[in-house]
Amino acid sequence: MSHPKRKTRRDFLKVSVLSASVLSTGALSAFSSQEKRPLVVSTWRNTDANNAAWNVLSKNGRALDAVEQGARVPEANPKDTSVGYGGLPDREGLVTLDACIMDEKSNCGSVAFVQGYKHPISIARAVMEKTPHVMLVGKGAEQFAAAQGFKKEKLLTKESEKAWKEWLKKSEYKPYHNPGQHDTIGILAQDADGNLCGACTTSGMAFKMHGRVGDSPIIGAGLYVDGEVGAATATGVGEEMIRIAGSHTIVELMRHGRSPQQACEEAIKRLIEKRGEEKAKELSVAFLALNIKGKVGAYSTNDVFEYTLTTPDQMHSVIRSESYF
Ligand code: SD4
Repeated sequence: MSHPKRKTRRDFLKVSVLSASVLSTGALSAFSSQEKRPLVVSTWRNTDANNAAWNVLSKNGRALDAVEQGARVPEANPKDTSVGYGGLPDREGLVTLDACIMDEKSNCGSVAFVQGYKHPISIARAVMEKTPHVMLVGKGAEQFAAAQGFKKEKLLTKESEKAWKEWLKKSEYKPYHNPGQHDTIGILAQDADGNLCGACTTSGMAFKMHGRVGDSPIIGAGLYVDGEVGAATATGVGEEMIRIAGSHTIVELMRHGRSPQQACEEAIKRLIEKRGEEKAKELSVAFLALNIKGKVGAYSTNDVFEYTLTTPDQMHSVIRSESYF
């Protein structure tokens, strides 16, 4: 995609040198409200994903490429049982994947209920860039992926199959309380030019009903980006994020002046109000937000959520989020 206002590496270095000299004189005013760029933040302990994104951002690359490259890391990791290859299957033993991506100009692409392709995030990007549509699901998405040259692969690993067989013994269908069983990646980045982009990818809730789609591929629920305002992403029980259009809600709250932290807290509180505290205690839901000034916020229902932040000063720090309960 063309990018008319892209700065050259030399411009980037100039800005870096300028900011260093401004900092050294103590005259902070020009940068006081803007955190240093570029930066990337992702849900959970995703240091390898941030590293891949950072490889793009630190070379003055585009945030869109950074979030895609970041998301591809857990998608390819068989040990990550919530995303891509190695993801835990549905009740039928089938691995079905959901993903979406959104750029600073509100271009977006999404795929849901896709089987046999390791990198749904890249298929979602192809939907965004090569079709007049936003979302393709199931067989249609798979046909499109094949036509685009994506390679069909088996995604169920021996370990995930074993876990499914173990689950089958009781077949206890409890999609609401499995905080240990998820770490979907939502990844938000701001590049040196200030562009905000985001991506989200998952294999969904473990042992879900066949055909179930969560929040992660739904623009506005699992991810939302407004290039003028900020970006938000979510992880946890997707049904809850969809109910309050969580990521869009957070971006709208930021538009009306809330900080990313306040916006995430307000969205979680709204969700808890709707469910009642008793029920909400069982729901593991977390939001992560980034505003146009590079400020980050996070909040979750229960005390399990952490996120990974990478800035020029802070390489891949894993930070524990505050929570309601
Ligand atoms: C879903 N939100 O499909 C996803 C699950 C998740 O870490 O976040 N897992 O509902």
